[in-house]
Order: sequence, then C-alpha cells, then structure tokens
Amino acid sequence: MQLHHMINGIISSRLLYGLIIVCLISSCAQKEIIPKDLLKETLIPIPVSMEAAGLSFEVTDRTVIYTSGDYEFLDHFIREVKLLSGLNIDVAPMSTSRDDGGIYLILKKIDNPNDEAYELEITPKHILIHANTERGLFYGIQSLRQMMPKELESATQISDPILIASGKIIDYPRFGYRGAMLDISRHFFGIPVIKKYIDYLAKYKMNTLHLHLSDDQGWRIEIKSRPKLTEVGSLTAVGGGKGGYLSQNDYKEIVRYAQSKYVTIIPEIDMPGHTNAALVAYPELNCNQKDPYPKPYTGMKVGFSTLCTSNPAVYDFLDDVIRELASMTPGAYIHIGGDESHATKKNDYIAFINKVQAIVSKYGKKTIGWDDISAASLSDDAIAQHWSDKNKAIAAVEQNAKVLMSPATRTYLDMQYDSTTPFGLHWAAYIELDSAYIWDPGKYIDGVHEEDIVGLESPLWSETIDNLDKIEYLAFPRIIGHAEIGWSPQEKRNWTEYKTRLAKHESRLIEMGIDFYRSSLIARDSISSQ
Ligand code: TNX
Repeated sequence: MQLHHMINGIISSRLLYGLIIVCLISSCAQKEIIPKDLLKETLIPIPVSMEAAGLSFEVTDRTVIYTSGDYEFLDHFIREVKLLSGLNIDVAPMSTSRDDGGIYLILKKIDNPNDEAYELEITPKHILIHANTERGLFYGIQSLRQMMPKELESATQISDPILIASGKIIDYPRFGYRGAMLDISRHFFGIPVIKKYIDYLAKYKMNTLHLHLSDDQGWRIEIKSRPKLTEVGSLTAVGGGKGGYLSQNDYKEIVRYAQSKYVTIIPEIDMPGHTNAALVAYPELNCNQKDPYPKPYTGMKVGFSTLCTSNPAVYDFLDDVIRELASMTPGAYIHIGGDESHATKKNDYIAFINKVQAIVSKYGKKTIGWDDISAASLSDDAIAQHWSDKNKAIAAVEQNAKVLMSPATRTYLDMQYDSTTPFGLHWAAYIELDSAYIWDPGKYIDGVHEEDIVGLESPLWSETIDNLDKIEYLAFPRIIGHAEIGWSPQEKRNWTEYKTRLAKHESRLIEMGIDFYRSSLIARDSISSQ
C-alpha cells in the first residue's frame, strides 16, 4: 500500500513538474483566443477598408502600449482606459523586436501619404497602429476606442474580457476640413461646454471648431484694446439670458485644449451686419441717423444692423479686433461672417469685404466668410461657406476660391427634426437623420466639384438652446452622420447600412451620456444589446 502511494506521489509530482515546464515553454498561462468579427464593429465614420481575421486581441492588466513619442492624447487615452476599466495598462518606450505582445504606436511612411491617415492591424498578439503623423495615430486610437466595450464609456465595471477583433483597417479622410460651428453669441456657452463639444468632435474624427463669437445679441470675446465690447456688449443674450464672454485666457485655453485633440479653432466675428452688440458698445461705429444709439437686442430677427462701412474708424476698430484675434489663433483662418447684411448697400458691402480681407491677410491669416462674400473680390486662398444660395457658392468657385459645404437644408443642426422637436427652428427645413445623411457634397451643386470643396461643417445656431443637453439633442446623432460624410468615401456610404450601424452605435452614445434624439427611423428592437 505504502509503496503504491509513493509511486503515485512520484508520478503525480513528475506530472506536475512536466506540466509546469510545458507551460513555461508554450506559455499556457495565456487563455485561449476568443474569436471576434471585425466586420461586426459599428465604427463611425466607417473606415475606407476593413478586413476581418476572425480572432481577437485581449487587453489585460499586463497590456503595454509601446511608443517612441510623448503624446498628450496617449496619456489621456491610457488614463481613461485605466479609470474606466480598472486595468493597469502601461506605456513603455518602443521595443524594436516586437517580440513582446502589446499595442504599438508607430510613426512611419504608410501607403497613403495623407497626414490624417492610419492603419490598424490587430492580431492575437499585437495591435499595430501605423501613421505618417501623430494626428494619424490619434485617429487610429479613436477607432480602437470605438472597438472597446461600450461600457468603458461610462466606467461601468465589466467582468467580461476586453477583446478587440483581429484584422486590418486602412483609413484616411475624404475631406481635410471636417467641422462644426457653435454659436456662443445668441446664448453664451463657456469653457466646460466648449471642451465637451471638442471631445465629441475629436471622437468622430472631426478636426475644426468654428466659434461664432459675435452677433446682434452679444459680443463674446475679450478684445483688450476695445474693452467696452465685453464690458457692455457681452451682457445680453436671446430672450434676456445672462450673457457672458471668453476672456483671452479662456480662449487660449480652448485653443490649446483643441490642439491636444487635433481640432483647429476658427474664430468668427460677424460683420458688417449682425453687429448690434458691437454698436451698443461703440455707437460711433454706426451711421444710422434714425438710431444713433442702438439699444441692446435680445430678439431673434436678423439683418437690421450694420457697421458704418464709409467710416475709417470702423477699419481701425476691425484692425484692433482682427490683430488681437489673429495673435491668439494658431489656425490659418479667421471667419469674417458677412451673411445677411441687409442693412448695408451692395456696393458698400463689396468694398467693405475687400478691405477686411486685406486686414485678415495683413495679420497672416486667410479669410473664411459665409458665401455672401463671393459678391466681393475673393483671393484664391479664401473660403466661402455655402449655406443657402447655390449661386453664391458657384460665384466663389468662379473666382478660384474654395467652398465649405454647410447647406442649411442638410447640415444646420438648429433645424428641428420634425414639427414636434421641442426647440430649434425650421426656416430652412425639418431635417430628419436620413435627410442629414443622404447627400453627396461633391454632387450637391452643379458647378461646384469635389476639388473645389474643402469639406463640410455643421453649424449649430443657439437662438433656441441654452444648455449642453439641448446642444446634444440637436447635434446628435445628425453630427456623426456629417462626420461620416466628411471622412468616409462616398461609395462606402449607404443609408440602409448606416441606420443599422447607428442603431447599434446608439448604445455607445447612451454610455457616453449624450442626450441624443431617438429618431423613429432607427429600428432599435432588432438590436440585441452588444
Ligand atoms: C441664418 S446662416 C443665419 C444665422 C441664424 C440662423 C438660424 C447664417 C449665415 N445666418 O444668423 O442664426 O439662420 O438658423
């Protein structure tokens, strides 16, 4: 009996040692690889190409991100994943052998030379993100982020392993300008809201935020040489709201934050119309005999105010404003508005825009204006933002300027979805999700071709909205459809496919805490929660 036990003991401990050795060699501590289908991911914008390999990479406590750069966005990403998942992933300097499994961020020349392009290759052992630039790596990370469990968006503890489907993504944008506009004049929104909006834009690979900084109802940016603009001009908002403004430090903080997410800020000072708030602050810029001292305006009418285009003091004023604005704006463009100047005579308007364009270029910047500015002599590097009249966009192209597409009937986020939407306007259209999505910027206007177009922008005017929830409700999900129009190839976009993808992606918006519009066009019932 005892001998029998001894032999049994020897055999079992040998077996144990043997097993340990085999484990060390074959690293059997690793769990089996779980299959996952990359093509089931609901990425928005949809990538140029995706090839599934059927397996998966598991992100664990031991996952290391290898990088040769010190990227702010990476710190942010890691902090977020750590915080949200509780996993202790770490960063290490690039390991050249790549024997170690992990996530690699690699700057190198990839097939597509575009500086926003990236490639994402996922195997059970590696996630390789390749890009020509840091910006491309950033977009690779955004795609990876959308392939992680949606629960990570809300820090909900998940017990399932974090699996990334294996395969290869090749991706690059259709247009270089993929933007949004936020009107902080009709109602004021400060740093926290603007930063949140920037976060959202960056997640969907949008790269420009146009801030509408002045209008009849309020002036929202500190100009040190013209202090009354904010002391007086910032106090009002639509409907008697409380007003407010960005100090220069606030603005610089926003610019810097945006840069960390590869978003360029384009500041707009609307002129010569939409200037009542400036005229209240500096009545001498007005030459309306009937109303020499304009009163603060909190209504919603447009087209009644104008700077006095024949008064040289107006150009000194604009020189001050544009100089200060340009000096805190690293982006190439200053937006000069130029829309709906119904109180300005046509010839005065043309001379005015020509002069202001010269001031913008004097301070090293290029001009963007609403497409009304195509009545003036546009320089080749100017951009006309198309919003209403197709002929104005055509007139810009005929002058060799470029066009930014923001047709009000498709991209205006302040338009109601339908007649029951609790806020928003409908002068241009009701814009349901299909109408916002099903159009091709390159074919929208006869005579304005793909190569004439810098991209598209979704403006959100704020006459009827005064908080982040309302911003989110009007912007989402239309804005992510626009993000896809700007990024993805036209032939990849298909409404029927998009609306199923969006139905699944909605659960991610919920986790992100976005108060989006639940369109009846989206069939949610068929979606098993994934
Ligand atoms: C037109 S679009 C405007 C804005 C209003 C908007 C409301 C454009 C260039 N001007 O002043 O806020 O409609 O939808």
